[in-house]
Amino acid sequence: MKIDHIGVAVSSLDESARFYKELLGLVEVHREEVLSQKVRVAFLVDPSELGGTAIELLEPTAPEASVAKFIGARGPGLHHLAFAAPLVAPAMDVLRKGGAPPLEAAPREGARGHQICFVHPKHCGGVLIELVGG
Ligand code: CMX
Repeated sequence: MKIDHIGVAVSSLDESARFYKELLGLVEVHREEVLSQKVRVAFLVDPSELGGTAIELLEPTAPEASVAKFIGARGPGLHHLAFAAPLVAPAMDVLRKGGAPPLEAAPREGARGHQICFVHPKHCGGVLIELVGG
C-alpha cells in the first residue's frame, strides 16, 4: 500500500506549517477542523508531486482530544502512518482476520471527506496506523 500521509502532532499548526513551507518548500493543499477528533489539520505536499505523500499536521483543539493526550505524554512529533486503501472495508476485514482489528467497526468519515479507520499501535509495533479510502 502507498503511504497517503504521515501524521505529525503539533502544538501550533501555523508555526509548524511555516517550517514545512518556508524551509522545506512544501505547499499547503488543505486545512480543516475535524470536529469529531477535536483537531485542526493541515496537509502539505511537494509542489512537484501534488498527489504524492502528504504531511498532515494535527493540532488539538481541546485537552481531551487524543492528539492532546499524545502531546502531553510524549511531546509533539510523529503521530501516525496512513496508507491509501482504495477499499477500506475489505482491508479492515483482512486486519481483523490477521489479529489487528481496527478501532472502528466500520469505516468512518475523516479529514478531507475520506473514509478512514485506525489500528491501535499495540497491534502495529508501536505505530498508530490509519487506512484512507479513495
Ligand atoms: N503512536 C504510538 N503510540 C501511541 C499513540 C500513537 N499515536 N497514541 C498512544 N500511544 C500509546 C500510548 O503512549 C500508550 O503507550 P504506553 O502503554 O507505553 O504508555 C499506549 O499507546 C496505550 O495507549 P491508550 O491508553 O490506548 O492511549 P490513548 O487513550 O491515548 O488512545 C488511541 C490511543 C490510538 C486509541 C487513540 O489515540 C485513538 O483513538 N487514535 C485514533 C484517532 C486519532 O488518532 N485521531 C486523530 C487524528 C485525526 C485525523 O487524522 O483526522
